[in-house]
Amino acid sequence: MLLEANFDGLVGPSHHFGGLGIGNLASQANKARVSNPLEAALQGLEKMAGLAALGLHQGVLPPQARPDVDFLRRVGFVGTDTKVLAQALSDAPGLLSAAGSAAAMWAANAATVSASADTWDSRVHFTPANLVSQTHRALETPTTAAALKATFPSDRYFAHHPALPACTQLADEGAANHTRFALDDHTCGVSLFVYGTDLESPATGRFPARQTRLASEAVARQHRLRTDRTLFAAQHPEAINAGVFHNDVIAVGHRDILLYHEMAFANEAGVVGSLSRMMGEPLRTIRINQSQVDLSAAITSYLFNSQIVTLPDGTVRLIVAKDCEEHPAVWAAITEMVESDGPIDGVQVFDVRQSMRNGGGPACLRLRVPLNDDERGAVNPDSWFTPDLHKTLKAWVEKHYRDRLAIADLADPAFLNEVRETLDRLTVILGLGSIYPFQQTA
Ligand code: SUG
Repeated sequence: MLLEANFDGLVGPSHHFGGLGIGNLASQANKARVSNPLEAALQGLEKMAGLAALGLHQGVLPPQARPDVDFLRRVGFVGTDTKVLAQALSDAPGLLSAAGSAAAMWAANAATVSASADTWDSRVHFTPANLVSQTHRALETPTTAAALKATFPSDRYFAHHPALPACTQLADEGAANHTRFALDDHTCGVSLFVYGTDLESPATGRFPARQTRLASEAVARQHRLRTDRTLFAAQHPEAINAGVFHNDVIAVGHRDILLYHEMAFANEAGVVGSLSRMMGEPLRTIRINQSQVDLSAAITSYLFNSQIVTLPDGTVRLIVAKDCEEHPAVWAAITEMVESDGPIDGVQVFDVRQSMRNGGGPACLRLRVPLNDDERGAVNPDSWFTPDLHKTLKAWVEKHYRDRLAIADLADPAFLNEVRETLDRLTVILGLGSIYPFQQTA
């Protein structure tokens, strides 16, 4: 049976508040605040444990090796690692922060994934995102590609494409702008790709759009998705201007359900109508309008960055950030959703506050990978989140992670060594092999 597995990004030891997210209000508001990587990683593990305890297939993707000293060398800093880090701190702290970013934790941006039921060769297809719109994120692609190959290693079941060429016209932010809909667990699904800008009518707003139509089309072509089951839709420009930097900040889909804000799409009726037509059945929609939850409340609470999951008993649950509880209008909308006759049967709250302060909610933290039984069996076994792995990772985090980190700490050479030792150990725990550049040159 084809079931959706969630692979969450494990928060890295260098989690900090760099103010680096373009069009991402939370990231900008929290710039230079002292972070707590230990708490961030534990919050992430609790979410994974919570979803696994619901009987869902939960996996884990590793963080990246940071600070990326090679990147700092490529932008002109020279000398020993210690010297490079110190110079970057004094001359270009923004670049040091980019080199130290733990942003790979938001695994929804790791790649676009297509189910084997949707692809020409019946394999699961992966295209890592090039993330070219932001320096700190563009650094992720090579290690992400290596991590995905190590997690989904079998050529027979998994096809790994290279990322799209790294240029603005092909800016790609992965699954945060892609949703697969399907009526049941067997048939070919429908793919919705949402883009922020189309080169034929470029978006010119307060914030640059991060995903281009050209990139979405290229990924769909690369995965050879059926054109009669693929829809490309423009994001509403006002939403981008209000701080909706990815579609998953304003809409979430699962199976035949779409939860969305009325300002999510430029052509709302067209999107809902086309998806229903492609599916052959009306989509079950939950539409939230401005008077229920305005764009600003949607963005601060991350209501639409919830996960919708089907439990083994067939009921559907909404997985939300704790911040939703604190927003009366948002909580009222959730309560109404659960109490009505609609598709959502229950809600579960997780505290992912450290991630939220950088604009990453529950759905940002996970990459969805639809897998059938054989494909699940072909996944690297140590990447599945079990109670034992939870225990091991919790002890590993508690032993190695700091409980406070400021940007200046990224220049501490002891920190660089600390991270390398920590991640070296992690690759053993997760059985991933040498995925990090520092392991290959050592
Ligand atoms: O790309 N934040 C990320 C958040 C990504 C959320 N992902 C999804 N919506 N799928 C971003 O803006 C902030 C890092 C900093 O400021 O230190 C950051 O990169």
